Amino acid sequence: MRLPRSAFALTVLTIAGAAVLVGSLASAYSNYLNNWRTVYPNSTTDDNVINGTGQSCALCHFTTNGGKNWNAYGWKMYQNIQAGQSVTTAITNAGPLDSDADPTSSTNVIEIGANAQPGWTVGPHNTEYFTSSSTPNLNPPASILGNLDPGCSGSIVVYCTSKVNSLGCTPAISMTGAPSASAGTGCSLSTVNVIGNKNGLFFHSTTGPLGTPFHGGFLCVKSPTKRHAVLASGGTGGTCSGSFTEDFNVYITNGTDPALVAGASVWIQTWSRDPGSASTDSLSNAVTAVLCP
Ligand SMILES: [Ca+2]
Ligand SMILES: [Ca+2]
Ligand SMILES: [Ca+2]
Repeated sequence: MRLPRSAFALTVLTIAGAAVLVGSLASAYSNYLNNWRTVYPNSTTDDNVINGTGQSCALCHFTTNGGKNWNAYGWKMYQNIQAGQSVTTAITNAGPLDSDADPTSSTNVIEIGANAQPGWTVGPHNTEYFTSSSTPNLNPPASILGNLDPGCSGSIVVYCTSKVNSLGCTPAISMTGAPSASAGTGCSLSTVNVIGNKNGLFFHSTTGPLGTPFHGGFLCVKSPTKRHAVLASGGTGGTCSGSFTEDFNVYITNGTDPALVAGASVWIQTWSRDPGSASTDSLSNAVTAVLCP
């Protein structure tokens, strides 16, 4: 049986047309990604997406095969391209912005430089953009490798002012390692230059920093605060050889403060006994950080 000539021609035309369409879509996608890789040749941000989902489109899209549903970073790029910018210009112009509103307000360039995700942030704080609507409060894809945000271990900052104790010493707080909602260990809180053989404790807030005069020093964390377990400073009485140490990740895992979740900010200070002070107590400076997943 022979197909009528016109039907045969139509069939050939349809197959050819479909092939051209598939080809142009594929080249459009790789065009976006190749341009991005030319702008950011040293970043593994895109590779983390590939390894996590099998599709690098999730750098900018909610779905792994692309489409008209973007994260905040992809949406900005789409807007730039709609405004007439070339793909490369659209990518470059999105660099100085903080598209995903991550906990440390890192710009897209900083996120990409840290191999994090400029379009994804920790927790249900992601918005899915369609051409004429959007859906807020969504979680990021679960399978992306690496940190979604650059904050975490890079976010530790010491601030506020210690009260000089009755022996003339200045207690100093520090945090090393990465504060993590899930690691269970590996984040050391330490306060040195405290009076030996006295009790003290760390206390923290998840609502913000403070710098209010208090007991001859400063209260550096905003109420409400949570007190940690009482610690012994050790060292030698009558000297500043005492110190307090605690693994903050162990504290987090104990579940005493349900607000200590990935992406949360925390502000921590030390209180201790100082009978030689008019207030009979001592206050350190403070440290803040953003919790890693
Ligand atoms: Ca790369
Ligand atoms: Ca950001
Ligand atoms: Ca991010």
